[in-house]
Amino acid sequence: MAHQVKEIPTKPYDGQKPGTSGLRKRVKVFQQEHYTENFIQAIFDAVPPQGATLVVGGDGRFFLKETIANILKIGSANGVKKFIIGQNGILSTPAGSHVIRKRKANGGILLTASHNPGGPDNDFGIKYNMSNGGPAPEGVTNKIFEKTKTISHYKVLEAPQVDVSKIGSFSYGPSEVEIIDPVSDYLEYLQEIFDFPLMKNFLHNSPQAASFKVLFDGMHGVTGPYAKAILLGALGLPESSVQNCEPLPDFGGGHPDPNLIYAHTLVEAVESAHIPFGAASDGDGDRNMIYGAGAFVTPGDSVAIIAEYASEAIPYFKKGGVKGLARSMPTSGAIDLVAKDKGVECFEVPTGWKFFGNLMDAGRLSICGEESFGTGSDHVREKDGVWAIIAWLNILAYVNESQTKVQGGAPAVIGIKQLLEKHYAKYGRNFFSRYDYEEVSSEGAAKLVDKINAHISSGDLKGKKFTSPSTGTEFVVKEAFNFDYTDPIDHSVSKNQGQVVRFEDGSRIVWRLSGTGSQGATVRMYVERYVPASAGPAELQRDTADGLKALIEVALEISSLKEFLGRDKPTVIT
Ligand code: G16
Repeated sequence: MAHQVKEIPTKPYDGQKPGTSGLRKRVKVFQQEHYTENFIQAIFDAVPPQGATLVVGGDGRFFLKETIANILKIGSANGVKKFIIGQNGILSTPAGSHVIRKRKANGGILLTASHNPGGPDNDFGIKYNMSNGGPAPEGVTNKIFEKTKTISHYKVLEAPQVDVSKIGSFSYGPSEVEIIDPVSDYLEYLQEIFDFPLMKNFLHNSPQAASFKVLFDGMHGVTGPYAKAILLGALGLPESSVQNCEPLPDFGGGHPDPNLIYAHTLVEAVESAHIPFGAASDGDGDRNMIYGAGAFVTPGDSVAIIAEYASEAIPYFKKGGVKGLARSMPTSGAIDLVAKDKGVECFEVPTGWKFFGNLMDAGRLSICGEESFGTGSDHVREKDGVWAIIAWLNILAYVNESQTKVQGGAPAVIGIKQLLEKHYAKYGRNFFSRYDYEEVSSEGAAKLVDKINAHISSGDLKGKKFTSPSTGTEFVVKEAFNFDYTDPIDHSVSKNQGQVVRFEDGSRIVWRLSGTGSQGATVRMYVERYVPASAGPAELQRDTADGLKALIEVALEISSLKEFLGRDKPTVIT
């Protein structure tokens, strides 16, 4: 049967350049006539889909269904052979990556603005992933952007809208559509990766079981159904172990970003009930926060601790080993210390999960993380919030079980706090914090960048002493530079990935402009100070804000940040 394909004339829109992770804009921008269609056609112009299998899904946010309908119409007209779509359009970002890999698809389109708020007045996003399941590298996103600049028409299949609410297969014009359960492939995979019998035994039958409570917060993002299947289904935990687990198109009006500010409902519940294990994930399920009573785990510490125990506790790594470790440049160096101890390679890449993909594909990277609450491994090619949370549960079950074996009887429960303290006692502590100045003027942000660049090119900071007004602590600058990266596998170069000032005592400050905001500019300032294990428990267990106060004052002074951004305080501190 001949299928009607129509060419719709259109004109380019400015600014369709994918950022750190896809094109993210206000919903109202995507709703402009032909805007979304242009971008989808540009993807197919850059990566021709003739005969391809394409995975499609998203985090359930507002404007998802309309966009899926557009991808089907335009994709089919451009030659997509088969679409694999999560039921109701739902697929968490890591589950989408897994489906692409498992079903050997040629790529995928993930519809999410991640942790950004959703709803008609908030954000939407479109991201293209490659056949390895990972976000498209810059070479491909630049090509897509080039296509958006010259687009003159897009093709659509003339066919009625399809129903994506029922699992099954059907044909759509010349293409095939398969609607899949969004959770089952992923659940099955996690059951291969982690030691579920160990965790179940620990949670139900161990001497610590009665006092080890778990609380997961889905922040009304996509992970609710995944967490329920894993925590309640596979691990048999009570219903009270999950909250905010119904995905909503506007995330219940919240900001689905798992940090101390936006996941405060988790923090409050964990503290008031003294829950040893709390965790949250974001809108599309790739971020996570680990938080136990009295203990917030920085993302840098989280990935370091996973790397520390992985090859003893987690079957996937017991079997395959840990080949290498990595972090994004602004992330604390805690994982570097673990890599050194274990004698494995450690890579420092620019911000953006896409930079880990080549190293994983080359078999040189197993576990990695980013300060932006992203943690993951080479099991998929996206960061994976639920994976990180189950990794922590698996490790805690292992550590508690090992302690019971050694001590016998009913030893005290080792929760998140105790595991952190144990880690600091071995490796020392990387105090770390990030200050975000969201939606500031682009001109102010540019002036700040220019000022630091002027310091970098003149070299006038080297050897200069800065003194914190409140504590009197002195910091002497060792070096100042712009972070450039050459990919060790394909040798592609990414320049200007953040400005770094390093001090003689090993502390450092980093400034970067965010690549995921949808309005104005967002300036991120990262501060890190290392305290060796020999400093002793009192120093190691200091409050983060206290441990970093002096360095933050110096960071504000060097950058003249308040003056350029007109902000006295950051929008968010993590
Ligand atoms: C995305 C990327 C991450 C990156 C983060 C923050 O996360 O996948 O690799 O660290 O953005 O980027 P920026 O500092 O440029 O805003 P997500 O969870 O938003 O997809």
